Amino acid sequence: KILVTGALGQIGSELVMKLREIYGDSNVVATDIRKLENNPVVDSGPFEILDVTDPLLMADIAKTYEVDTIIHLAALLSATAENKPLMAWDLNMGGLINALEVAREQKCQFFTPSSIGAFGPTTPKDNTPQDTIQRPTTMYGVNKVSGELLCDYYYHKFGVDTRGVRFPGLISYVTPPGGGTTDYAVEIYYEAIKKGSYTSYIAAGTYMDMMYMPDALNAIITLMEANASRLKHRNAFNITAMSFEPEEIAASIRKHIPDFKLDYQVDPARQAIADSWPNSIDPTAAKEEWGFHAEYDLDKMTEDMLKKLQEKLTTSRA
Ligand code: VAH
Repeated sequence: KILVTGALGQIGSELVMKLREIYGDSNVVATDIRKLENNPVVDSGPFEILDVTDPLLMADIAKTYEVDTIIHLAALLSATAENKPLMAWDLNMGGLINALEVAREQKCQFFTPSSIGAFGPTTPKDNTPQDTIQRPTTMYGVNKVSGELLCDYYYHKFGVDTRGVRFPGLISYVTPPGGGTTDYAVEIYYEAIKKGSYTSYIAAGTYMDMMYMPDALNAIITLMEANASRLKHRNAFNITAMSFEPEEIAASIRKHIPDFKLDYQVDPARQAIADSWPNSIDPTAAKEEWGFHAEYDLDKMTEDMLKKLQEKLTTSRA
């Protein structure tokens, strides 16, 4: 059985549905700090309310359901973490060590994501290597580097089968992200359909790695099912599908909405975070060690995002 924390978040809300499709509804226990009514994740299989800073409750849920895999997604993202650094430390690090302890005590396989946010201004910015300098200047980045090291520690010290990837910005139409820096690349699609225009808080020319959610979900499942003997790395595989700046995603949208307009109102706080991150990262290790590959490039993602959002926004208005 698989325990997912943060199951109602941007990744969790789609990953739980895909895991239930593959492994069976009753074999995926979704948890989040709050319950939502009429929600597919809550209604299609086991759901428990869990605050990951409560170690006893997490251990109890894992024991009750005889969990053998933990996918720990509950966290504050970069922009929110920068606004509330101490709360971010408590939740991101407190939640992680609680989840790792449950995995150690109950012998579970373990996944938690790192991020391109684990790199900082002194990291090589183009084609960032798998193994390189990591001196992030954000609380989120400090949490992600610490998390990578903590997961490696639990593997080397206690033999916990910990695995993880450094996610780029994730783009999806099911559940909007909350409090991220890359969220502009999600908002732009919603606004393109609703208003035919978007005001970006990230400046033109700011390159960041991105990935469409279907590729992110496949990466988690492929890594978790990979033969452990192939893995030279464990908790922080660079993965990416594309790297673009706001003008490029706008050009892709204009192939479907010709008079889409993009203008800018740069948010200094989130621009500073974006400027400290790489322009593009090198996913070679993930490709070599467990066959990572991405199906969606920018134009293929744009086509799918606009089609699915059109359906979602019209039915919700109906
Ligand atoms: C964020 N979407 O913006 C997350 C992610 C690489 C970006 O970590 O914080």
